Amino acid sequence: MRIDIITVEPDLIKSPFENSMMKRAIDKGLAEVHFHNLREYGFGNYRQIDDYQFGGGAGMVLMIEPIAKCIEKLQSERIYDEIIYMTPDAKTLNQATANTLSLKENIIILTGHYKGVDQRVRDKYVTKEISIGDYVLTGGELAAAVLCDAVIRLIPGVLGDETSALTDSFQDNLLSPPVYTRPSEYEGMKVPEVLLSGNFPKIEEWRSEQAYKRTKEIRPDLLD
Ligand code: 6GU
Repeated sequence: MRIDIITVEPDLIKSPFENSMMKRAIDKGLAEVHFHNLREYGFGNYRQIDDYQFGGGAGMVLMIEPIAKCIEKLQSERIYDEIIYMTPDAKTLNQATANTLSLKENIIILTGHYKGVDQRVRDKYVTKEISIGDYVLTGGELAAAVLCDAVIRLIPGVLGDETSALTDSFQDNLLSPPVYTRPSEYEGMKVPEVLLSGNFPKIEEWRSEQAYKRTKEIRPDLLD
C-alpha cells in the first residue's frame, strides 16, 4: 500500500512513521509513505498557501491552487483509490473504515490547518472525509498519523500472530475483555480462576461474557 500525505507540517507527522509498527511495515516493504510539503506548491517568494476567508471571519483558509497542483501531480503518476481529507467536521473513524482502507492500493491523505481548506478542494478532489473524534486539534497531521497507524497494522503480514488484529477491541464491535499475566496473585488480588483452568472453551466463553459486559457498561452505543 502506498500513502501520500499532503501537509503544511511534515516535521510534525514524520516521527510516528520512524518508530515501532509503522516503521516495521515500511521496512518490510508492506507500506510506502511519502510526505509532500504543501508550501512547496505555494505562490510567489513567500510560497503563500492560505488567505483570508471570503465573507469575513477569523482564521486563514488553505487555497485551492497549491493543493490542486500537488494532487494533480500525484494523479499524473498513478491512480488513487481514495483522496482523504482529515477534518473534525466529518464522520468519525472506526474499525470498519480502517479495515476497508487497509485493502486499498494507493491513497492520498490531505491534512488541513488553520480554518481548513477551500470548500472547492473538498467538492472537486476529496472522496472521503475523516475525523478522529469530537474535539478539535490544531491541524490534521496527528489525526493522519492516527489513521495511518490504524490502517497499516491491518495490512496482512505487518503484525505477527502474537499481536493479530483479529482479536482487537472493535473487531467485532465489542471492547476487549480484561487480560492478566504473572503473578497469579498480587497483594490479595487474584487472577480469575477460569483463566488458570486450561479449559479453553470455558475461557473463550468467559472472555465473550466479559467483553459484552464491558461494552454494555462503557460503550452501549456499540451494541445498537
Ligand atoms: Cl481529522 N482534524 C482536526 N484538526 N481536528 C480533529 C480531527 C481532525 N479529528 C478530530 N479532531
